[in-house]
Amino acid sequence: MAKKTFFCVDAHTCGNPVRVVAGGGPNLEGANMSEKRQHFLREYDWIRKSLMFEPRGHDMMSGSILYPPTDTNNDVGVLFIETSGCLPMCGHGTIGTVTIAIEEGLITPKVPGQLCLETPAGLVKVSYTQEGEKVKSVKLTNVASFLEAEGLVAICPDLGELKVDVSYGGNFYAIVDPQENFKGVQAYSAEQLIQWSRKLRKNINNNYSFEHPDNPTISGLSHILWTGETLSPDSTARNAVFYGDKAIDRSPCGTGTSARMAQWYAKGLLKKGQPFIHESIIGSKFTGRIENEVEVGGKKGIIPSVEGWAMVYGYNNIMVDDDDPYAGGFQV
Ligand code: PYC
Repeated sequence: MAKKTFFCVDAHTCGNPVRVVAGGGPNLEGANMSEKRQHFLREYDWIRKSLMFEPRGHDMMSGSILYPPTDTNNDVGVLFIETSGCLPMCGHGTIGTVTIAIEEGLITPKVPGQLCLETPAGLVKVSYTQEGEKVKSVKLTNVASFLEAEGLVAICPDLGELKVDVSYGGNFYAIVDPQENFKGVQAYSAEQLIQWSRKLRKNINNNYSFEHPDNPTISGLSHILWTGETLSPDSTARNAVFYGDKAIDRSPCGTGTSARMAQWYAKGLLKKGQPFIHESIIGSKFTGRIENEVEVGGKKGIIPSVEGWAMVYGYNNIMVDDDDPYAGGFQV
């Protein structure tokens, strides 16, 4: 009989969960976080499944494990764990991880108020503000983001033929804007969007392929970003982001916001410096901005920033016991 204990700190970023594994994570080999992610997926994916899926987690669960940085000029390496796998990059995960790490003293920043994070998708710079011990806001400057493909034709059950754009913001997103066969997120339930998303993602991945021009370990369409009418007149846009097999992001999704800003930029709808206030399915907001214009694999892209907040809500000593028939987690 073996029992493994993980010390976790739980938070939510604008409503979406972030569980940071502060103790019990495995040592990983690799020259950078992308290689460490591959090592984790080969040998330790059971930890992700145990901590993210029921009965210790749930359909939306998401989190991270912290590692010493490869380059000592940086502050920390971050491995993202989620029901969907180990994402190359996660925006709400970054905001929650930074909030937990600073408030709980898990990282000592080299420069107060700033952090350099090594993620599997690349370097992510962060600035944060504090009031006393509390982190009030976190702004991440994300990896280069770009519109990969425009107007792809895909088939969705019930809705029929849809035109989607595919954009990269740390993960590949199919963006479904309102059109003849899709009225916008406000017209449907989360349950409907989840059921359609699974099939739409499969249909797109069966007919098209996507690979990051500089990192072949980042490939395939993982997320569907449905768009629609905003709840608040102050917001620029609203989304419902599907991830994993059963989740709609409760936050406005950091990598999704980056991907959508890259889409708007490519279509001339958003310029460098303009605020992009993105609303989630529950109405929580991130503020995005184009910080810089760049070229990625011959395509015009952007360096986006995304700003939001997180609240820490608990400590969680989680045991995974070999005798537990559900040690590896499950999903219904
Ligand atoms: O915030 O980037 C994000 C994210 C990805 C999946 C869920 N949230």
